[in-house]
Amino acid sequence: MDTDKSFGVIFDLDGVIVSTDKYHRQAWQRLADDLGIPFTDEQAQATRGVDRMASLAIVLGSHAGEFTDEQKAAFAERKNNLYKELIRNITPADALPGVDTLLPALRQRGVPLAIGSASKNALPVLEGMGIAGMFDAIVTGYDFVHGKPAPDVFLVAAERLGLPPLRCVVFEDAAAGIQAAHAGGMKAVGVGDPEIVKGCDRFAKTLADISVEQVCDLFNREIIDNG
Ligand code: B16
Ligand code: MG
Repeated sequence: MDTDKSFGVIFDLDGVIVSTDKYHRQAWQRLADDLGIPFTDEQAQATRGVDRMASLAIVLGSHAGEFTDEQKAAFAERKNNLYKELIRNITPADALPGVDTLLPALRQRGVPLAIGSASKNALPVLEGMGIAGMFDAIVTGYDFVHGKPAPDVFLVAAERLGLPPLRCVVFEDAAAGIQAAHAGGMKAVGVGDPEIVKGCDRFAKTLADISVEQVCDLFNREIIDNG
């Protein structure tokens, strides 16, 4: 088997590996409906990759001042319970396109793989999908303090892979995640909607649209450029 441990790949979870983003959205929508406040497409997009309390602030918007901290903590817990209910039945069939080809191909080549997710529910989701064992490191919302767009989540992942940030590439579907990767000195492959991941180093609609060779090229090109 070829082995290539000269660079590592860090995957965001929601929106890249599995479409739990739609479940986050449904859960926030139900909370907003219960509170009688509007929840727009724009707000839903802005919660992508953003941690739970920061997402709540986006959902409450201009209504945030109407509630106490205790009420906000209770709202976040209510949303999380709704979300946990929605993800209970996740199976391998929920994997987004390309997960079943790109991940095994990278592993076959010996490339270290990590998850870098803002979600505190990342582990049960990966276990439900049956792919937790494919990663050398799984970094979740429990493992860092400052959420995306701060680079912390990906810096912890790089450290656990034993690689310098410059030798890591992040796959992300969220604007905050692309910013976080770049803030950490990593490359970023934008996944999903090109408008949202503007500024990424390479775009792929799904993981099925990028090959192992193209991932390697992100680093090979640098060697050529630097002589
Ligand atoms: P939780 P990612 C993020 O996951 C989601 O995109 C974001 O919508 C969510 O608010 C955040 O996790 C926190 O999730 O409430 O489960 O801890 O995209 O970074 O994998
Ligand atoms: Mg995401």
